[in-house]
Amino acid sequence: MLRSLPFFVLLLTSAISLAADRPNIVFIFTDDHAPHAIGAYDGWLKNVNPTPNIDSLARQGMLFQNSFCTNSICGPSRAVIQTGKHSHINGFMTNGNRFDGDQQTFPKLLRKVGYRTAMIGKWHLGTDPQGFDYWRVLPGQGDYYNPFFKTPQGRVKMDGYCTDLVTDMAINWLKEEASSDQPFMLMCQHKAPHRTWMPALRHLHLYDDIEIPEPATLFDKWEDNASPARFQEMEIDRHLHLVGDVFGPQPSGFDIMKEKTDRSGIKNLARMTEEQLKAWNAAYGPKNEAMLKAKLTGKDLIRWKYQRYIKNYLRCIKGVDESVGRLMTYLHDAGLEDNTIVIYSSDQGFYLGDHGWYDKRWMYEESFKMPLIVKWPGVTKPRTVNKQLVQNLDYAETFLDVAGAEVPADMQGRSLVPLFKGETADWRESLYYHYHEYPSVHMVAKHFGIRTGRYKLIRFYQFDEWEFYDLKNDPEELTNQYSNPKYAGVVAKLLDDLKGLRTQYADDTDVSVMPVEWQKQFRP
Ligand code: SGN
Ligand code: CA
Repeated sequence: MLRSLPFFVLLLTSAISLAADRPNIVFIFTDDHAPHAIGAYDGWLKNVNPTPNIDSLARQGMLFQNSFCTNSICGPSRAVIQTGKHSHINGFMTNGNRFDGDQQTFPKLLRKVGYRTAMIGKWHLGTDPQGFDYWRVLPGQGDYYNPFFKTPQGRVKMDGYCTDLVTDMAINWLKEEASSDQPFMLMCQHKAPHRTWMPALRHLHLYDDIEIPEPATLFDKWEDNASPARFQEMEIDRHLHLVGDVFGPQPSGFDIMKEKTDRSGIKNLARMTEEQLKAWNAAYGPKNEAMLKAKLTGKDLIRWKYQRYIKNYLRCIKGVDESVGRLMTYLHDAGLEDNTIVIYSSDQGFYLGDHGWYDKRWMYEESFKMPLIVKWPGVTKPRTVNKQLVQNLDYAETFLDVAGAEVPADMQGRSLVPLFKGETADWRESLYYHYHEYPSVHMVAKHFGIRTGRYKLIRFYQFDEWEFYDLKNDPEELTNQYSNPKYAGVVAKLLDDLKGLRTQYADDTDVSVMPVEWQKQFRP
């Protein structure tokens, strides 16, 4: 026993030195940040450009143009990232579920190979985080102002603006880790820019003097879609509440409690200090008065709501972008920059007035896409754009691969490390998607589908309907070509491939058509 000691010591020291060489991982993750609200993605909002710091990450690393989620909703996206498994396998299929934290997750596996791990900010998985040396998370959706955080020791209320508090805690944790020999993995996860969009006080006047461009599809009437698009509840026109969502003027005698809205905006205002509320009212009051005087109706009113919505959304993003800047400055100043891989992503995309909507959930491009920007000094070449089809399903595998850990065979995605190195051979040619929450808030029917580099096929199985789009000729998905004989061959091939993906990912969840009588109750 004694004689084997030197060998053991040797092994231990080499393990430690290996650990010291392995890259740290900083994962910055937001809620509902659509790629087209990032300057570097070059979308229709690029001239407003709220994201100079995120853009700088992209310039120093790799931007993924075809990055997608598997199920466009918060908790499910996060559970996929934790496990590297589709929703129907990890068990977290809708926001109402509770995550089984006893299952295998990538942070637990990173710890096993010597990483220190932390999770700070929005978690939204119901049960307490597991696999972290440190965690401090928002309960549920969390609040923008003076939020509570859950910790292993109980709840604490913190004074300030959520994005700033999460950033402060992330930087503090990094400082405490500075003396450790072990590499670290930090998940810094913001609530912003989630509904109800509440910017920091310092950003309340940002964009006051400009009109934000409108999306080309702001007045889409979904004429060519399958029926679910016409029966959703996420329109800026009919479902975005003038007071509850965008803090518009309250007519005299107005009672929010009698309104059909989630009311979370009003609840958030009640959390503010007197001083905060004063600054808030000073910013919105005069604009609201002007709006009342204008007596807007019809399209003008929709346009006004859109402007208020998008400005608040982009103001929240400004806060996130500043957080990215602060984290990058810290990594630089602490001498950690060269050995740290930084990833920016968000749980899914979002409608920024596109198709007349806010929210997410659909397999249409705006909500199916996720931003993904990766800066890994010495590995990702500066200013590169990757066009392969990647998904949040690949993140767990990627983080393990970065750390030199083994990727378990039961994970369903693929490490992106070869793509980081510029190796694109033998990559996947299609992606699988499945959204499971209906009936539910925003009333988006359940659907699954396949997307290739050029085409997309979607099945709304409850209502027995299909959509097919040629993204090359119709990037905004305005013309459903499912029944066009010209595409019959392509559709047949996709139907076959879709079946193959459902088998490959072992999705045997119930996808039956609703009895016609039930369907009718959702078609008033
Ligand atoms: C809340 C929001 C919805 C949103 C869901 C899910 N309403 O219910 O608009 O779709 O969360 O969002 S709110 O007025 O209360 O904000 S998710 O990001 O958690 O999936
Ligand atoms: Ca989300």
